[in-house]
Amino acid sequence: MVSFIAITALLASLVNAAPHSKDRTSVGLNALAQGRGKQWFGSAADIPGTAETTDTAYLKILHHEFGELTPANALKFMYTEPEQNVFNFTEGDEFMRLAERYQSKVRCHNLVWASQVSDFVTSNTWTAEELKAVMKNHIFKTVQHFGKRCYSWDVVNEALNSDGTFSSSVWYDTIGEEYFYLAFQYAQQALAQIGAQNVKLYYNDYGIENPGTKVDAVLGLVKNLRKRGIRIDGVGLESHFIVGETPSLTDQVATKRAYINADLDVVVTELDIRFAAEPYYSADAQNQQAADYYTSVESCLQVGRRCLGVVVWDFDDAYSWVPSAFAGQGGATLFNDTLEAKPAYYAVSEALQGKKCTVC
Ligand code: 9MR
Repeated sequence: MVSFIAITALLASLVNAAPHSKDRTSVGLNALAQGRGKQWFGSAADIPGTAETTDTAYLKILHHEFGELTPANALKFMYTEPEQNVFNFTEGDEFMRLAERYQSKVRCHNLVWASQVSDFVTSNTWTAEELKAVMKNHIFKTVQHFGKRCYSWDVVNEALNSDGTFSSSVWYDTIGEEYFYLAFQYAQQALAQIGAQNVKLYYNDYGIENPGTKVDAVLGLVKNLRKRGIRIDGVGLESHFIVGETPSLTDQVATKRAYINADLDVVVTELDIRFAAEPYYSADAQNQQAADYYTSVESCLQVGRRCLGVVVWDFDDAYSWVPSAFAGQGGATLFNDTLEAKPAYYAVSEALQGKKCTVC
């Protein structure tokens, strides 16, 4: 009798716990995206050497939901070449091992950027020729070490101001515009030398998700590369947006189409949608954020296969870079800081299933 009651109670609790519309899908976002012809739904992860590295609850979601991993820091110049011609790939290799264990693709990030460059680069006075040699050595050694483990490289990162002119960096200030073309040329040569020419070459930037001057400038640089016989395969649209100010579906679709029409692949590489101010977790705030995520993912679905997929710049509010960069801002990701899926997560899931948004 007791066991009958116990079984009845157990069955009742199972019915109550049965999946409802707000349960996370059993297959995860990556499988849903692949079901729609995308290559992945991915996430950045700041691993190794951080709290994430040993956070088993975090890692479980990372593994289950995402099929691409971008190292948030491990492959950047200051970590891979801390002193001139002294390379340290320990952290990068550890990241790659995690990605291999999870059978995730990796977008390698990044080779040439104004930020997170080693002191030896920024504190020396170089001639243009000397700095070109430094850049070439860095690109060759790094690209050849990781080889085909990278799906792609962000060869140059964030080179432009919002008006489309080159922004100041040790690279631009010393070498001039030519640095941009040389970086791609060196990456292409380095890969060819090891038979890894399938590794894709990308330009990655923010503020290029909306039609305008900066997008035109990127398309101009792509033309210039190709005129020189240098390969570029795709453009990474970082997509760091603000809730309520996210570019419209029409604008996001039009911009992605402009790149695709220029024979480029497109990836949403760093999606997050932050609140400019509290409250982050009120119902209205969450619904608006869900709508903005839905729009951003939907734009990649609407333009077809050459938008390869979406990558979020980490997936939970606890590990998001936003609060440390923008005082008073946050709540930017798909999961809250105790790893519960937010309406934004369900909006993404619904977009990937071709459903209307019920949480927007
Ligand atoms: O997520 C990265 C954070 O941990 C670093 O402190 C920061 C340093 O600038 O870089 C963050 O990643 C950036 C990425 O490399 C390029 N696009 C903007 C990202 C957020 O700042």
